[in-house]
Amino acid sequence: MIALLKRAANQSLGKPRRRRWPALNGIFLSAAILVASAAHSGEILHWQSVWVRAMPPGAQVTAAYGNLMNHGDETVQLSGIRSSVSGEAQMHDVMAEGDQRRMVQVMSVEIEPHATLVFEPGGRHIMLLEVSNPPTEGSTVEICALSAAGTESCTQATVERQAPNGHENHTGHHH
Ligand SMILES: [Cu+2]
Repeated sequence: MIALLKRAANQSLGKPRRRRWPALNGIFLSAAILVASAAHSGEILHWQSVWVRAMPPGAQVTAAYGNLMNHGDETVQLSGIRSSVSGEAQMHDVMAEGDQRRMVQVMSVEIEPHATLVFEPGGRHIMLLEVSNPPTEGSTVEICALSAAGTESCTQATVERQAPNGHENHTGHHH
């Protein structure tokens, strides 16, 4: 009986880890575990003013924007994003190359204590890929931030054609 329970516990520990970090090698994985034990208690990410760009018919890719605040006292390693409508979500930055600008995928971002990570049109943004069922304007999409420590912070983003009014207004926020 005890052996059975042990086996069950090992399985439930092992499976999600493989699913969550499929691309990481041993070095990254041990670093992530270190962060988990060191920073877990102080970690609080909070989304604000998140919206998803409405998609033209036939499109499978769109972008999401908004602010992600670290209300904790420790740096948070943001390791990924997921959404309820896309097969994949990536963090992109825009780099200048001469007079050209191009998008570069960012695999992880550090958010310092009490700092805000901004995703905005023309700058760092969230790319939603493999959207097989484009959400209609006015509907909501769940956007989640995944930390290297294994926590998930989610919000409901509205689908808009352009940046909503009051986008820069921070007064509605209480924490
Ligand atoms: Cu992009």
